[in-house]
Amino acid sequence: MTTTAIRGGLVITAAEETRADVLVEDGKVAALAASGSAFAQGWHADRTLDATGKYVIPGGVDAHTHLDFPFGGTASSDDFESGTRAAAWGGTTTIVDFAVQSRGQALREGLDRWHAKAAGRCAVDYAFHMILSDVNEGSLKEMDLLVAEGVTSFKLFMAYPGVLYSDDGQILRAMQRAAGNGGLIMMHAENGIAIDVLVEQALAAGHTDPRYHGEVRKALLEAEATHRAIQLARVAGSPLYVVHVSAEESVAELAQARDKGLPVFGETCPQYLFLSTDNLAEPGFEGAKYVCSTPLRPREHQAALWRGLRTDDLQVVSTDHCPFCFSGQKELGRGDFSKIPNGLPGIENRMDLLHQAVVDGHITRRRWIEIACAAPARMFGLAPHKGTITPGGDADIVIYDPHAEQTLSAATHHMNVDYSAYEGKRVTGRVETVLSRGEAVIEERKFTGRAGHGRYVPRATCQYLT
Ligand code: DUC
Ligand code: ZN
Ligand code: ZN
Ligand code: ZN
Repeated sequence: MTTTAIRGGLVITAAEETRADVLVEDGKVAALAASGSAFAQGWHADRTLDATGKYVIPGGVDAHTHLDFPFGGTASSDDFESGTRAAAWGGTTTIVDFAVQSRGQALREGLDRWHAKAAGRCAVDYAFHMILSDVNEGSLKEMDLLVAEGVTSFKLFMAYPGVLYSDDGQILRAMQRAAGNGGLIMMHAENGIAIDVLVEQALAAGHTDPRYHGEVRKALLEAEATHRAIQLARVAGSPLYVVHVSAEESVAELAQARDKGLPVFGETCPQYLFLSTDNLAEPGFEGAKYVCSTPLRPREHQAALWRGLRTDDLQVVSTDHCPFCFSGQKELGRGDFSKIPNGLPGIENRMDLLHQAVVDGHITRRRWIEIACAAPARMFGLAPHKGTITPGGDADIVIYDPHAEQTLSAATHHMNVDYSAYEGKRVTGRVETVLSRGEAVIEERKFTGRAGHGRYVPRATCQYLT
């Protein structure tokens, strides 16, 4: 195994910023020492990476992706090969994707299917959450087995009646089971029953354009479901992680619960921080590019999301990467917004957009690393190997140029999707080199990795609770 020294950079973790050299050996961080110190000078290294003027940060942990995900009569356009390659380009070295239990299936069947999709194809490391779409005696028992083998989080849907939806009784049972086995319940919190009534009424009134997707999926129905999920979790005595929080009113529900000391956590995504219903209302059918659920909100909601990220009422920013090409996929919903496949691409853009948030003054550099690397790693049982730079931890390291300027565009991105949700957006900062367990997967803006380098990572239980 080769040894690599990364010299002269500003090492940023969630805990501190120091001018330090980093020694990598056998895929692990072997040592950190003050840049130029006699100790660091004395390291033998086969290879030296000069990080002068750059940041040296942990590889990103994207805890919410949907690669090769069947949805809305089609499947997300990035598979595990293209999606994890794009992740590497964007400085993300671990993803947690969602395996799906189909109705009538055992959890095991769904999980095996996802292992088969991913095995041998990933450029960076990967783990799985499990989506429960059929909560019954069998699947409840299986939850214990999955936790024991490293699938320690379970997503439930209060949305999508008839498809992925669980009712309150099923949710309560799953939460009770998680309270007993250490699993973390992740909730898609939207009142899908009420939303479907509004969808039907909108379509009956001839309101078929993409912007109506945002109008029927009301912020109040996200907040109501968030509130209900919190109360059910309290009754069950389980922790709760609310995914893709987009509404100010939902942040308020989470903040109120956290003020009571409840183990309730929240995630938001770059699209809610940088995009809005203005995008959904773009002329013609362009708004379809921005259809995802929870939906984009009016711009006024963004301040509450940024505040929540600063005050730790929201802990994690993941992408919910679920790309569908405009051509042939988003177009399935021409003339009926409810048939537009839900989801946005973003796996490659998250680290850069959140660095832009540092430049814009929304968050500090250390908070950037906390919400994008350290917190998702701890939340989903991947610490201390992932999400930080520490002796003994995996050498998942990004050399980041904080001064490079770039323009986000479908013409230059590596995601397998024919548009960018951030087309033309200028950002300051760019990934230069990415190590995954010590191996360069991106080196000076070239992909040097390979499909199959990425390994499956079994996870511990949530590390926020111990
Ligand atoms: N929301 C999305 O936008 N896509 C996939 C599933 C979901 O809940
Ligand atoms: Zn050597
Ligand atoms: Zn969801
Ligand atoms: Zn999702």
